Amino acid sequence: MLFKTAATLLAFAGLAAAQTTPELTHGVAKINMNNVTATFTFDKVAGGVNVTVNVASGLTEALAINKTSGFEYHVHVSPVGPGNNCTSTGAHLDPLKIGTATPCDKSNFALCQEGDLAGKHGNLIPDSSSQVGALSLIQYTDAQLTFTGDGAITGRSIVIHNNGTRIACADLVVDGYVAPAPTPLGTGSSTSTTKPNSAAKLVGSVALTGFVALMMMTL
Ligand SMILES: [Cu+2]
Repeated sequence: MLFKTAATLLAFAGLAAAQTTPELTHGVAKINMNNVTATFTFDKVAGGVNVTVNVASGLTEALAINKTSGFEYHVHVSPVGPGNNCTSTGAHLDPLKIGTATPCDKSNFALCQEGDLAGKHGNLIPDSSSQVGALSLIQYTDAQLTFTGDGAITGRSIVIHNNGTRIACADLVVDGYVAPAPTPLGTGSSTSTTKPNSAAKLVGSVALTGFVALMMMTL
């Protein structure tokens, strides 16, 4: 009885932990603006994060300011936010403060900003055979990308540029991640910054404590 109860408690605690802190392993950015439709998929793998870029339309040769270099794309630090304004995504994801003084080198990622996916893996080059501006599927694994920590791609955004100009963007939505609630303008209230999942965690821990107390009484 004692062992069975202990095993039940451990299983319950494990379940509660799994429910409140899911591992972040999968994210998607779906761009659909300015005639550009593209999906960027991110999956955690042993060597980093596997990235799949699927451009369905919009990146035509006619649109490209520089036809040979095509379109750049990056992970930017902030989400797009209301208004679909790509400017609000801020700078490139660059936790190590590499900057752009020294150009990113495909053979030496130490020179590249973490979010500079185009610099590390190549730009999105228009396909002259596609009237709608679709591209062949692009796939690679990037060892610098991560779902957690300072360099997390979680809660960020993807931006596509045309010779520098931001032309399309979307939030990088990671399964299981709940973004902190934005602080309402004009308030400085600390309660307004409480993460939405904190309440769920509290309820979970209260329920677990009650369950343990109940099991102790029956021992
Ligand atoms: Cu960018």
